[in-house]
Amino acid sequence: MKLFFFYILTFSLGLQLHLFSAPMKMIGMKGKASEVSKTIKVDMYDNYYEPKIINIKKNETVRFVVENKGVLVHEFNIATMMMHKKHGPEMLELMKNGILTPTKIDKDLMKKMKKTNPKMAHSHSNSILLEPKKKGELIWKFTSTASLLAACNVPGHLEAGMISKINLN
Ligand SMILES: [Cu+2]
Repeated sequence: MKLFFFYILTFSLGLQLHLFSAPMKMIGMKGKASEVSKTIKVDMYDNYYEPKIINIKKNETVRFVVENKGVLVHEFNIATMMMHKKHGPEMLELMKNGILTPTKIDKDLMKKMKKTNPKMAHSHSNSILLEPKKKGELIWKFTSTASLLAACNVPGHLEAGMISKINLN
């Protein structure tokens, strides 16, 4: 029995590492507004999303209308679990640099940082970072069959349950 779990563990780790090293294409691509076939409203609270399960058809282009109804800064990021785990430390770095505080995003400082460290610019097409009471949009085309999750990588939030499952049918 123990050996069985060991195999499962090595298999899933191997799979995750494979997805991790794969290009962004593995999770889909930035969608075009003209191709949007469905709009999904996502509300952010401290620390969870509504809805907790997001149903999407393969190859569908979805417009996410995201609103932060909490009192903390939150992120809506579409990725695999392995990518989320890699992204977490980057967010921690933003906090250490003072770009990100629990309730604010210093966009000027973010722009300055961009020149010295492009990673800190933090504008990926698969994610959106919102201050409390702010609203934003993200258009994503789901061309991949990878196991995807929407999660918030602000330190501690994913662990607290700020994660929604994306069902691709
Ligand atoms: Cu959050």
